[in-house]
Amino acid sequence: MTAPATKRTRPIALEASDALVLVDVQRDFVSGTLAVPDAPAAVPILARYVREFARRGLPIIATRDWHPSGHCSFRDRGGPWPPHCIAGTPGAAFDERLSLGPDAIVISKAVTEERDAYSGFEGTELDLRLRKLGARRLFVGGLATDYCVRATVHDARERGYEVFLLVDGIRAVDVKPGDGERAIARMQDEGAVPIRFTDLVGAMAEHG
Ligand code: VGL
Ligand code: ZN
Repeated sequence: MTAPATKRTRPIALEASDALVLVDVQRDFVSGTLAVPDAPAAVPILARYVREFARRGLPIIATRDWHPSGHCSFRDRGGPWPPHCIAGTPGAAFDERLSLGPDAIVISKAVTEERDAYSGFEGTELDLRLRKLGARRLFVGGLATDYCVRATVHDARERGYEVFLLVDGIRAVDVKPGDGERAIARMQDEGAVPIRFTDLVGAMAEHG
């Protein structure tokens, strides 16, 4: 017998208070200096969510790592990571296959040398922007499951948002094997509900 990868959820009908939150879907994480394993496969799936939210006129928020060139998280500064997502460089750009429109709200984080921020809420106006939009339910996907997705979901739950975790649109760094799976389990413990694109009611049939 085969167990489903995630618990089956009821179909989800999108509502006016829903928002899509894409975490750090940037070239350096997809296939650049800090490439997350299998991330290229997640991008077309996230693009489906983008089209679905855009089609319904629902808000699309994209967070991005936007580091100065001497950021404290970089190895040459004693941090854990290779240089990545340096503000204004091609590697910091969103993956163009997302087809983010001009209406997408961009939230930059970890923009100063001495501070890192995994959560899209940390040191940003994300919460304020969401409240102004009247958003109550967040559909969160992106990179990486075990770092910025996990931290963003944690902070969203702490701030009282309902969270649907887009399990088909996340990928993990897995510095230690199983980090991604453990992160998903923790997010579920915090109340995030795992869903897939096909759980959305009336989601457009796909043409690529
Ligand atoms: C991230 C490592 C370093 C992420 C950001 O977006 O998950 N991971 N900076
Ligand atoms: Zn970073």
